[in-house]
Order: sequence, then C-alpha cells, then structure tokens
Amino acid sequence: MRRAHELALRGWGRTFPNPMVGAVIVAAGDVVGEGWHGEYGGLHAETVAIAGAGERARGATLHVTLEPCAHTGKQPPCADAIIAAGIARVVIAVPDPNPAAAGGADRLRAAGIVVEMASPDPAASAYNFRFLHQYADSRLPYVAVKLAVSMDAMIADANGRSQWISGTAALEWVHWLRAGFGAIAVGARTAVADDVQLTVRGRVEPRIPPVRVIFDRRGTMSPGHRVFAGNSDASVVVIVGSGVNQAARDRIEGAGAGVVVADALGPALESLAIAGIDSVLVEGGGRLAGALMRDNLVDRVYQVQAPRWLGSGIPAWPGIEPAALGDAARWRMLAVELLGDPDIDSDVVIALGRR
Ligand code: AOF
Ligand code: ZN
Repeated sequence: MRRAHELALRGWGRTFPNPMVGAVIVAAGDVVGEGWHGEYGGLHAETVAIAGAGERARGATLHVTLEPCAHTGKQPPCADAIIAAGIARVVIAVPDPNPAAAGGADRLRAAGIVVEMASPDPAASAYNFRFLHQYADSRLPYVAVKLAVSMDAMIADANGRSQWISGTAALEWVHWLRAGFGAIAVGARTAVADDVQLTVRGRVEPRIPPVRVIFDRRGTMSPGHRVFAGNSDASVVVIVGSGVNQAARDRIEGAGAGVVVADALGPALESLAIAGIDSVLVEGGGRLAGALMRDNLVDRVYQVQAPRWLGSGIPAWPGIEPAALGDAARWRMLAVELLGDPDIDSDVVIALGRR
C-alpha cells in the first residue's frame, strides 16, 4: 500500500477535482501490475494496473488507495474491471466519499472477492486533501500554510530579508507544492518586500494554474508590482478591508486583479470559496500565518526548517493565544522530509495536520 500511495502522488497537480489514486497488484509475493491516475478524466489507477498485470491478475491481490468506483463517469466502473480480471482480494486504504462513485467495495464483495479496509492512516493519504475536502461540508477552502524558518523560528532577519532562508532544493519543492493548490496567497507586506509572482515554475505544471491571492487589508498594492505583470494565465485576487477607498480599489482592478472586500480572515476565505477556490497555500508572511492560526483557520502546516540561526528578526506565527503546555493543541505529524543534498542544503520540511 505504501507503494500505491507513492504512485498516487505522481498525479499531483493534474487530477483535481478528481482524486490522486495509486494501485498495485501482487501475485505470489511479486508486483505484477502498477498504475496511477495521471490526468483528470483519464484512465483510473486500477485499470492501468490490471492492464499491466494481464493474465497474472487472476487470483491476485489489488492494493488500491481509494475504494474502486462503481459508476460510469468519464471512465467505466473499476469494480467491474476488477471482477472481470479475476482478482481474488482487494485491499482499500480509503472509502470513496463521492456518492456518485461509491459502492465499489459492496459490488466486489457481492462478486465473491475478499475486500479489506486497511487500518485508517490519515498521514498516508494526506496528499488527497483537495479531493476529500470537497465532501467535508465546509464553507471555507482547505488552508495550508508554508513557512521557511530558521532554527530559532524567524522567517526573516532583522532587516526583513527573508530570501532565502532555505536552499535551492526547498525552492524547487515549493514550486512542486504550489501545483497542488487552487490558490497561492501571501500578505501584502510579503508581496511587496519580495515582489512576488506567485506562479508555478517547477517540474509539475498544474492542470489548472492556481489563483494568486494577496491579503492587502490596507490597499497598498499598486499596478507596478510584478504579480500584475501579465506574464501568467493565473488570475489575481486582492483582498482589501472595507476602509480602503474606491480610488485604491479601482487602481487594483485597473491592474487586472479582482477585488474582494473583507475585514476578517474567516469572511475573506469564505469569499474565496464562493469564488470557486477550494484550497489555498499561504506562503507568509509571519503575521498572516499567525493570524490564521490564531483564528483557527489552518488545516495543514508545511514548515521548512533551515539549519541556521538568526538571533533576531521577524518571528514565525506571532500573536497566537498563549496556552499552558498541557492545553496547547497537538498537531498530527504527516511527514518529515529532507530536501536536497545534506552537503549543500540540509533543509527539512515538516508537514503537520490537525487531529
Ligand atoms: C479517478 N481516478 O483512479 C479513480 C477514481 O468521471 P470518472 O469516471 O473519472 O470518475 C471520477 C470518480 O471516480 C472520482 O470522483 C472517484 O470517486 C472515483 N475513482 N477517480 O479520477 C481514479 N479510482
Ligand atoms: Zn474507477
């Protein structure tokens, strides 16, 4: 199943609104077929694995990261393909929350196949948050915060310089990460200080380019900033407070961006959801990260820990309500990964999810 999850992740950035799915067929201890869902609307993981296994699928075990579908959508039902292939046993990591497609496990059982649900492991399928969030009955987008911090938890030095705390491998990784979100966001201070583009410039080209969002309560963004430069298909949305005057709003709209008016982060995120944004990767600054955390709006944290000390600077996550150790919320560790060559970079990314 671990291999099946690895394969699923190859669909990163390419399958939404459908899931990433991986499948591995094992016969007599040998892997005889592998598949993953590589592109929205394309072949399902199970079908690809079955095609690879051919006759060796007969009597074999299929490990699949999502319950096989029982419906005809863009693709025919995988449950029927599994039955036709003569697979004897199916191990499933996560039941399908999509009511249109669910029911595959029951159909397989009815055909005499042994079906097992793997023990629940939120970390193993954490990559599918976008697919799963669609069925989570939330009025908000899924919110992830990515921060690069020094060992002493600063996101910038005392002069406000934050480029680059982490190394080149981390930068490549961030571009990969961006491809998996519906929007990329920063606070206006960061947008101006780094003159950000918020585009995806990595090895995965997202099927739908993420919307670029700037939280600009005071309306300070102006048309000269690079995010408005028109070198990308990804639209730009600027969220301003109700105190920002019409002239400033017109200036931002004149630069080609959409303007959303909101005075708090919850309503701002709700407006993004209404505009069709399902998920947001917030990349700073620290103040925005701290405010989102304080308001309980963060679903996932990616903290890139760089092996250096700054002594002073801009702290990550300011403004969080103090808590006694016994009361402080404990997050779930989803993954820890070393980014790049330890001789060059030695950054570590820690992925955390809510419990
Ligand atoms: C996928 N890829 O590998 C699996 C999926 O319209 P369709 O036919 O592509 O069906 C989409 C639904 O099928 C999807 O929401 C999910 O519930 C189920 N399984 N989907 O795109 C796959 N196994
Ligand atoms: Zn299917």
